[in-house]
Amino acid sequence: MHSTIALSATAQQYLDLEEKYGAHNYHPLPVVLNRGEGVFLYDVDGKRYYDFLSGYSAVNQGHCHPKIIASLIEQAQKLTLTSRAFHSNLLGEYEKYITAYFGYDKVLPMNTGVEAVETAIKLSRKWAYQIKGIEENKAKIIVCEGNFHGRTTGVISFSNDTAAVKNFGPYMPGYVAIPFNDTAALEKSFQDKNVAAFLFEPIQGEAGVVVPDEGYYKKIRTLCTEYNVLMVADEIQSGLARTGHMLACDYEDVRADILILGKALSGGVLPVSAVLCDDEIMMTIKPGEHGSTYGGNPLSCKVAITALQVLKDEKLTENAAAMGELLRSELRKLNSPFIETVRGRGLLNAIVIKHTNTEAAWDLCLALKENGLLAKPTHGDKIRFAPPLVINKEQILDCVDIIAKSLKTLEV
Ligand code: IF1
Repeated sequence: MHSTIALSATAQQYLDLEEKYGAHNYHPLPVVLNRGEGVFLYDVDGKRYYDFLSGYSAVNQGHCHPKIIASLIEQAQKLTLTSRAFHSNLLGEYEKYITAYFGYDKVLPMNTGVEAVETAIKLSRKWAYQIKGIEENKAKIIVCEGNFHGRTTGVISFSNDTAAVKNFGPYMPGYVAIPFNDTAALEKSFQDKNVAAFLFEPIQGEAGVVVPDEGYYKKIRTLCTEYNVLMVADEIQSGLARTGHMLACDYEDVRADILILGKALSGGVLPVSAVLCDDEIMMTIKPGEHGSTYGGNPLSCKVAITALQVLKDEKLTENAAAMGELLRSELRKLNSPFIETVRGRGLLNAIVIKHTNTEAAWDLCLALKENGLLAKPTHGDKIRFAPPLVINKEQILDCVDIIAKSLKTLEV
């Protein structure tokens, strides 16, 4: 069992409420937050923490960014939802803005990340039947082992994470998993004429921030073009300046055929996701064939425009690149016997813990919390270090001190 720590009576009350009335589908760190500002979170006892998770990369622009919140409030007082049965004054403006920003003909707006993944899958299949000429219901989509693309019954059908999949069947057919970072396996999978698309995360997040070899994206692009297969990049977590590039695929100057965005598209304010592609693919979908009540609502459109503007105005790609370099080099300099690996790109990083105690990563996160930094372990031994991209040099060095001090508690 995980070790615990003493909580204030106030904090305990909130935990008790969740325990009694909420589903037990998470195992959160025992901290109760009620305020956020920039790189900081505050708990109900007024204690301040550096946020090293950033809502799983949804809060790239920092908590409660004043410009994003101003847009939210201004628009919320005018118009929030029309449904797509009618037009709004903001949908077209947003569509023009985001397509120019990323260089695609068109966008299809959705809400959560997994909805955008589902949308990309539907677009890939439509294109396969109507343009590529695959026989109906025969289209296959190639995915990677260790993937995480969300939690719908469709998307878990191609996950190999037992906890996410078991007892939720029957599963949807039509997916083939190959190892991540394996271009030979990719080319082999493309020998099947019914392959419509290759769906992948440029950096595997849930798997523990797995960065592929140099040249992987370029090779995917070449193979997809050669075999007439759609390159579908899930940049929900890796995109929007997180890795020190606007998109993780920009690292190799590669453009995917279908680009999936979410999370930081609203700066952590609302669920806003999007699928971008050119007309050859997007125009295969006709009225009545796909949509969502909230997708493309004026409030989301306004917030997303501002969230994207902030990334550029505040040069967050450049800052993520520089601060990421600094963080990784300072962590390596610690030379801790308990850190097996430091890896990542930009501010999407993880450390792998090496310790005789299998609970060491969890215990380290408790120590980090005590010392004023919030991070969460995954797969037992990995801890993601992904602060908001507005973090500065002084703050990074302060965080490294906190990490060094916390690592010492693992000595026995
Ligand atoms: C949870 C992980 C991160 C994603 C990629 C699609 C989605 C996600 C690449 C779906 C979502 C989240 C979901 C969150 C935990 C988190 C996560 F550890 F599970 F894998 F970030 F690393 N594609 N990732 O990373 O987006 O529908 O949730 O908006 O608790 O499930 P969503």
